[in-house]
Amino acid sequence: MIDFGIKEALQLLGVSSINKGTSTGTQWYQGGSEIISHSPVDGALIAKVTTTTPQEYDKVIATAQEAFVSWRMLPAPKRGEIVRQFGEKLRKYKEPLGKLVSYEMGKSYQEGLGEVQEMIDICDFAVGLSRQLHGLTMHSERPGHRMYEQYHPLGIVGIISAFNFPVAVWSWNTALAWICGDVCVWKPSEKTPLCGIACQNIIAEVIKDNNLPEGISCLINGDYQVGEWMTNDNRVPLISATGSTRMGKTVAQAVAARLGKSLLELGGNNAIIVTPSADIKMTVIGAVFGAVGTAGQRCTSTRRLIIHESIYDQVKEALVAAYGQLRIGNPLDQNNHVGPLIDTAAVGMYETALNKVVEEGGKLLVEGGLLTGEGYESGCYVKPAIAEAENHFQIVQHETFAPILYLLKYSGELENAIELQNGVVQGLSSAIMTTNLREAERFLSHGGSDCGIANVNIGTSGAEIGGAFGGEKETGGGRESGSDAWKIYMRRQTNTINYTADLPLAQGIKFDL
Ligand code: UN1
Repeated sequence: MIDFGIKEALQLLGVSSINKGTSTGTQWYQGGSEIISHSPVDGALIAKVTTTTPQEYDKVIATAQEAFVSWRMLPAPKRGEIVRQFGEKLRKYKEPLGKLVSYEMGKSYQEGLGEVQEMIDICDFAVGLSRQLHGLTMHSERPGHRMYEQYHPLGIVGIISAFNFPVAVWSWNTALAWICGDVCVWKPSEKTPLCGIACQNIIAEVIKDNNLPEGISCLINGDYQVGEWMTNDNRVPLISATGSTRMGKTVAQAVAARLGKSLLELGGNNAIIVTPSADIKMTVIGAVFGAVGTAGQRCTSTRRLIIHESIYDQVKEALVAAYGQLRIGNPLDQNNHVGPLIDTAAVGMYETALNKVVEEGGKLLVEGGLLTGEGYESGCYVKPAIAEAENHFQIVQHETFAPILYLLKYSGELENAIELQNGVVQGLSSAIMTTNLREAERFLSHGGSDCGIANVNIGTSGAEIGGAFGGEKETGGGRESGSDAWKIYMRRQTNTINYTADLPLAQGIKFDL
């Protein structure tokens, strides 16, 4: 195999063959059993990571609590300075980290670099924000009184992240949580534990350089049970969880049972509506990248195209031709467009979905299938597929994390397409391809898309850091990254100050002694 510099990347990132998987800042703990990380790229065993024991978990939480006591007292812009330094380190490690993401997770190297770029972007955003954590002031009904609100740090933020964005999602949470004065405990996906080790090593340099308290950034590893320790733990006021809707429902219930806060980023079932006035060339590029980018494993991946009948055949033919051009193979080789799925279990789900769509009456326009032979030894490479289907099919209603695109036809008015677009349980991302202003505005209006993200003339994936990221319905309702997403990482306090010598009561109540 061509040497893509993986060994050097692992070395630069401080990942060895057996890694301790539990850390409080710069301290690492022994751990229990091991998680083995295999690359979906070539099937090779990359390295091992030890899991967190219950005793270690308690130590982690106690250390994080202790760090919070001093970290929250540092002025927010000073915390921003720490995040600025973290962003600088990420610039330094961008290439090895992008490479590790690509090798451990399987997305293209370009997308691996893009993920690290998102980390850098959120750091920049958070640095500015550290001087902008503002509340409102209100006029009091009482004379000589002042009323305002402020946002205070919350405490420990527990982060549970998924394999598909193995580094960026952590940073969207941590960069904001840190400037807000919180400390973080991260449980990365068991499928990408080495990305977690690498990130913790990078932030540990910043912690060390600045003599910060241990516990600002903690790492734990293990299966869902380790996640459950956090979701059930009163010492963790906010749980931010990214993953399947099934996982999200379990997390939400556990956190709600103790009246904690949760931030949920769950499944999507994202559609692009293609209207008669759409720019077809743009549509095809947007749809193909949306459907096959990250091998269809983004929560914002394009799953459904809702195409007007008048241009249906034209779009269909252009898509089939474009799929014929796709090069599938090693994602570190920049000539390839599509890499592997995360593991063979994901391949199984992809195959089941293809069988189901046919069983339910769909028709495959681009047949999928598992690739075998040279270069495909890991057993995780599949061909992106296109199926003609109907929105009510069970399989179309379901989010399959794989490169399968469903073509749906609509006739008549845009309303019919919007009804199909909204006619799923998920509500993350959506898009319309149109050159008609009325259609675009109708789609964005309160009678239009019901998703957290609604785009015009771009695809469903590739959201920027500056906007709030998240979705409605079974996507979980959480918002991360830009806009005012920072507010969930803080607690709000309303303050009323009396600067007179009298004590008038609100609502005009008289109470004289
Ligand atoms: C995800 O798939 O979990 O919009 C997040 C995008 C990325 C985020 C995807 N910025 O594609």
